Amino acid sequence: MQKPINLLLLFVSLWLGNCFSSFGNDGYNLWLDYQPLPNSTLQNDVSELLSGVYFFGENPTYEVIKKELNRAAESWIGNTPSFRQERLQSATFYLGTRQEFSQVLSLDQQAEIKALGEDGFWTGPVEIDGKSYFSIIGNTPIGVLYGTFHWIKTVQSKTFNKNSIHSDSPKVKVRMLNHWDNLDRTVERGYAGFSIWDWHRLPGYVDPRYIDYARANASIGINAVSLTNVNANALILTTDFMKKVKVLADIFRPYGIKVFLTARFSAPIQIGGLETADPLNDQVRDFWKEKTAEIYSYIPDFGGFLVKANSEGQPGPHEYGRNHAEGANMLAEALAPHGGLLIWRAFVYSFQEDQDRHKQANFEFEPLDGKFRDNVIIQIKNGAIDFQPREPFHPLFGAINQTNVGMEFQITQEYLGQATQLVFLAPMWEEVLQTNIYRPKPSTTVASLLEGTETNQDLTLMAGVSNIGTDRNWTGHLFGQANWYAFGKLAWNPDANSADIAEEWIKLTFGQKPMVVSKIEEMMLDSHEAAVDYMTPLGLHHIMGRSHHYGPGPWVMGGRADWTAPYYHQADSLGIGFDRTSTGSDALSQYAQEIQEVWSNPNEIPEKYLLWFHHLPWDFKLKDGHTLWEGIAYHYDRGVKEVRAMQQTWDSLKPELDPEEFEHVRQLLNIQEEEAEWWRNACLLYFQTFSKRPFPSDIEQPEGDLEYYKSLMFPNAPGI
Ligand code: BDP
Repeated sequence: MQKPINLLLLFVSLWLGNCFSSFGNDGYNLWLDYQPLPNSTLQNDVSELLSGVYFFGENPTYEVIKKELNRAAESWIGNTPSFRQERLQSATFYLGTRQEFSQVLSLDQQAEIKALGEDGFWTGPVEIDGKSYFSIIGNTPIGVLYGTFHWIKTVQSKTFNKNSIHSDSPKVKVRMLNHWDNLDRTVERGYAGFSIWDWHRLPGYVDPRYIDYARANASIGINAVSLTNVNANALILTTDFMKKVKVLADIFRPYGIKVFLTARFSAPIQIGGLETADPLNDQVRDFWKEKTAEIYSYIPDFGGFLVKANSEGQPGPHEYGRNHAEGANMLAEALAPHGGLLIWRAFVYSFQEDQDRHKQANFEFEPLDGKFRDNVIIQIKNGAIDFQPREPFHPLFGAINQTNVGMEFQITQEYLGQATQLVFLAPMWEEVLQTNIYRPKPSTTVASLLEGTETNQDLTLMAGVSNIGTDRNWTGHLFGQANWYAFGKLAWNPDANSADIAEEWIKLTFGQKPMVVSKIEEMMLDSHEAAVDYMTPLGLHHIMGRSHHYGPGPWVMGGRADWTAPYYHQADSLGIGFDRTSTGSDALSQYAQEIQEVWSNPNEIPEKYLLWFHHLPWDFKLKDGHTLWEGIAYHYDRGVKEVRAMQQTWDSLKPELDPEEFEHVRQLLNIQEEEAEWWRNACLLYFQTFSKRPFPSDIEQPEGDLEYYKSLMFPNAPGI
């Protein structure tokens, strides 16, 4: 008698599902939100392909591919694919590795695919038993998975053509998310709820979200995740936690994702019962060797450790008079026999050092170039200060060339509007990646350096600090998904173009209508410059609220100098800006000569970096003829207007968009407008106390009282 009840339940839940879906899309499905295909050649082609799917081999990754094809087919054509057990059972669609395909590929075809490397893939027609069949071929099963996600994307964006050939391969080897997630599920600089890692209920309870997380990452080529905060808790390295981490590693493995952990340098003391963590001490070295071996006994393909040492109060080798290479190499040595990597962050600056913080990483790492083991990668933030709304590239890129280097971007918007603002970060990342850095070769860009070809670096890395949390839509702001997506795309290909990435994401998220796509694309591509305008124009930096970094705080004083705002803007009655030329901190000397020549001249440096490197009088003439003071005011004013333009564009799209998504973004854009006005008013009123000049009459005059803005407190701001 179970059946009728089940059927009834099924109908009720289908009916409820329909009702709820008319309320709208909550964003959970990300860019993998497969929609029914309209009656068309595409629908016919897809139906035909899925009517006979044959895998040349068997392995866990093919099982996840099958699940993905099931999911896609059910949404696209309301039918599940038919999987063939035998090649000759009239299959229509073939998948497998190059080796599995070898009997049907020519030698030339095999060579072409082999050249795509481990994670590369090839899609197109292959002649099998005298007929041409659409096929997806990788060098490894993971390559087949990447090829499948590519194929799915072509169907979703309605560009699939069964006769055309496409191949692709990543230019960076380790494409990694860094979660700054704590073991109690709070997330440092997280604005999308709590950590998705439910440590307390692991290993017994496996949240289905872990699988959706893995699918999403694999679909954009991400192949590594560090699960825990860089401000690390040694407990993650205990046996209890290892059992929990193992569950995640097992889930991620068929998706091609390796797990890394953050290692607290003082762990030998905290969990090893030792009195020291000196990297040259034999007991300490043994502790790490044993600990590492234990991890590998649970997770045979464990990726390795990510370490923040001697930075912002974190323990490190300096406590024992040892340098970063000695610290890193000790851990790298423990990992090496297992094939693990040691990722050591270059974000180091000390409490004792009174040098410009900008210079400290180069001071520490340049003398150590060439002294790190082969399995060490130095992970360098995009800029030398700290993920500011705009930073010139970090001068460590190109300065060390005998050591593996990797990029660290921040996807979570700590300094860029957190989860209340729409700021598409790809243009900012592209700007850094495409900068010509002149070292080691005159044509070197940050991107080409990261790809490793110029320095023969095989072990290449791009990491992004995750913006993912338990919010139903994963990222807090729907458009935060675009930043996760864009990060994956740029990690795969650092030369990718942000406009192309935006367009692709929009089509997968909001559909194909050209007018919708072009309007949203314009909003996204303008959004970063808008944020820079209303937050930190013309090279201003680090003038946000203390500690939570939410909103403006150019007046923030007290505590260590380089955590205050005046340290960075240096505003006084004569002018504003941080002199980093030879008359100031001379941080500019850490860049290549070609760069120094241009940037040391305030009339030649790109104005976007002006006050980053120069302290200039309020009446300094900008390229457009305005004074510096007027220019600052115009930028702040323009930023607010740009947000209003975004609001108008969004409102105009209402009839075209899902109601829930529309309303979510509409409300957040309202907040963004208020926050942009707040930034403009607070910063201009504050800087005016130094410039003593009127605001240009043709801007919207800043409202309110500076004391009011200074008095605002946000004790419950997220992310701390
Ligand atoms: C800063 C964050 C801080 C991080 C630090 C880091 O404010 O929470 O711990 O970077 O990267 O951006 O280590």
